Amino acid sequence: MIKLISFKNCPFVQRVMGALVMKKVPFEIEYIELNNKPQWFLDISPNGQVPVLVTEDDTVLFESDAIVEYLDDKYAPIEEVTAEQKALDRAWSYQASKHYMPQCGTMGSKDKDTFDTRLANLQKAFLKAENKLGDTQFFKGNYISNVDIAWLPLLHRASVIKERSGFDMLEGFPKVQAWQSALIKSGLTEKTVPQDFVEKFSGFYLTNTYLASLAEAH
Ligand SMILES: N[C@@H](CCC(=O)N[C@@H](CS)C(=O)NCC(=O)O)C(=O)O
Repeated sequence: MIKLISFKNCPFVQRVMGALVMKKVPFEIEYIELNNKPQWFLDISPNGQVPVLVTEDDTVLFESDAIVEYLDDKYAPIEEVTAEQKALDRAWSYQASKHYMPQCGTMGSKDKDTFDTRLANLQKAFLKAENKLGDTQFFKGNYISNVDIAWLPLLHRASVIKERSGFDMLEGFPKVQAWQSALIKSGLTEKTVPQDFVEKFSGFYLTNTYLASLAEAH
């Protein structure tokens, strides 16, 4: 069976899990701690990062973009699209994944000025999506596509922060907010994180940060 090596708070892992879940590909998952990477992980991982996916023939894959593309090549893609549409889908997915770390940095900001500066940068991504979204439930229609899966970690994390601190990173982006609600309602958010995700995630980003001070007052 496919094995996914993961870290509980990792957005890149959540995207890969989204692809696996949507394709109904069975997999097992092993979580590691990144501040104490086990030697067996360092031995197999070329860049020392998660996600790592060990295929059924024991090939070790790394880099989430490559893994998601592999899953499309190996298993049935969610939808058949033209080469042009595939390029567009990848480009819109990249608009999300390149903001995973900036979102982590924003949430981890220690003071309001740093938070505001980082948030303004992050919100440029949400504005791009807002301008592109139509009136459908999801990015490309009333079904979950690869683009939705790529945006899932950003939108899911924004929802946990809102719930816990009252702060909405998506304020002013009504279409993105509706898209976020549709993704949560679909159940994909829960299926792509560990059971203790909210606890682990909040423990990290809502402790000793600017957002923590908002959460205390919430
Ligand atoms: N470009 C990589 C980024 C993955 C990444 O940054 N993973 C983080 C966790 S979210 C990691 O493993 N960090 C540990 C490290 O860099 O040593 C991908 O798309 O898979």
